[in-house]
Amino acid sequence: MADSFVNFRQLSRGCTVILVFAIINILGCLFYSMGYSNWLVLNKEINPKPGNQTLGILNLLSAEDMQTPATTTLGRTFEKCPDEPPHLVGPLRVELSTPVSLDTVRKENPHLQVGGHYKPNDCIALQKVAVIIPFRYREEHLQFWLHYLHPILQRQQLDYGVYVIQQHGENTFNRAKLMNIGYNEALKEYDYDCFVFSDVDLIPMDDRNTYRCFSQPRHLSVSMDKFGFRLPYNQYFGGVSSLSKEQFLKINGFPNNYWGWGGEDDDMYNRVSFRGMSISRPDGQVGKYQMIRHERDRLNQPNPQRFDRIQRTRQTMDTDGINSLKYEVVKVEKNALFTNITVEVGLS
Ligand SMILES: *[C@@H]1O[C@H](CO)[C@@H](O)[C@H](O)[C@H]1NC(C)=O
Ligand SMILES: [Mn+2]
Repeated sequence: MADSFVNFRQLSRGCTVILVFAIINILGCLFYSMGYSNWLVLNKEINPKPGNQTLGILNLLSAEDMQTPATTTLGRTFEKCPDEPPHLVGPLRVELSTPVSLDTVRKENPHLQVGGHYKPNDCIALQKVAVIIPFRYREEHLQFWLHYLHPILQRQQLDYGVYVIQQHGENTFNRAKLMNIGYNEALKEYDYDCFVFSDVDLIPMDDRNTYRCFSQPRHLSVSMDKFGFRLPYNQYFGGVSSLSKEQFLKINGFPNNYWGWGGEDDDMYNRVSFRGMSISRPDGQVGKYQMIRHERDRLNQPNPQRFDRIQRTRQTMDTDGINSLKYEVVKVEKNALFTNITVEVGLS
C-alpha cells in the first residue's frame, strides 16, 4: 500500500517535470516566432561585439531613436520633412467606373484648408507646390482627380494648393494659356516655389511619383495606359509636368497662342531644351498613369497651326509667354477641395 503510494508520487513528479519542460519549449517557440530572433540578428549588425547579447533589445531601441529624431516625440516639432515620405504605399489601384461625389471626397480629406490647401502638421514641407489644372466641362473627371490626388499629395508631405483654372465662355480651348494664368494667380496668394501642371483626366498609379520640382523640369506622366504604358516619343512633355518658379521664368512660361488641341506641350519641350535644360523623369513603373476615357471635346479640336508653330519656338518664346500674358479674372471661388478661378482668355 505505502509502496504503491510512493511510486505514484514519483510518477506524478516525473509528469510535472515533463510538463514544465513542454511549457518552456512552447514559450520559447512563441518568443522566437514573435520576432525576438529578428531583434537578435539586427542587434548583431548594429553591435557586432560578442558578449553584448543581453543588451540586445535596449541597443536596438536606441538605434531606432537615432533614425527618427524628434518627430516621434510628444508635441509639435518643426523639422524638415524627410526626403522620402514615410507613408507612401507604392503602386495604387485606380478604379474609374463608379463616380465619387464631392461630398464623399470632402469627408475623406478632413485635414484640408479652404481652397484645397494642405500642409503637414508634424514637419516642414520641402516645397510649396501649386497644382494647376486647366478646366472646362469636365466635372466628373475633376471628382475622380480630387478623390485620388488629395490623399496622395498629403502622403507626399507637400505644402500644396489645388487651382482649377476654368476657361469662361464658348471659345476654342487654350490649355497652355490657362497654365500661365494658374501660375500667375497662385503666386498672388502664396509664395509657391514649385508648379505642377496637370490635365484633369490623369490619375497616377503610384504614389512614389512625387508632385514636386527637381533640378531639371520634370515630366511626370511618362507611362500612360493610353500609350501602352510607354512614352509615345522621346520629346513628349504632355500630361503632367512640374517646373520650379526659376525654371518656369527661364523659359518664359507656356506659349499663349496655341488654340485648340495639341502642340503646346512640344513647344514647352523646345523651350526647355533651347534654354539648356533637360527633362527629368521617374522610371516607367513609378510614372504609370491612368487616363479617364473621354470623347474629344467639342470646343477643343486639333489645332491645324500647331506644326508650324512648334517650328518657330526659338523665334517666339521670348515675346510669347508669361511676360505677354493678358486675361481677365471672372470669378474666384474657394471651396473645401480646390480654388476655382474662372477666367476670360480672349479669342484666338
Ligand atoms: C467654378 O466657378 C464657376 C463660377 O461660379 C462655376 O460656374 C463653375 O461651376 C465652378 N467650377 C467648378 C468645377 O466647380
Ligand atoms: Mn485626355
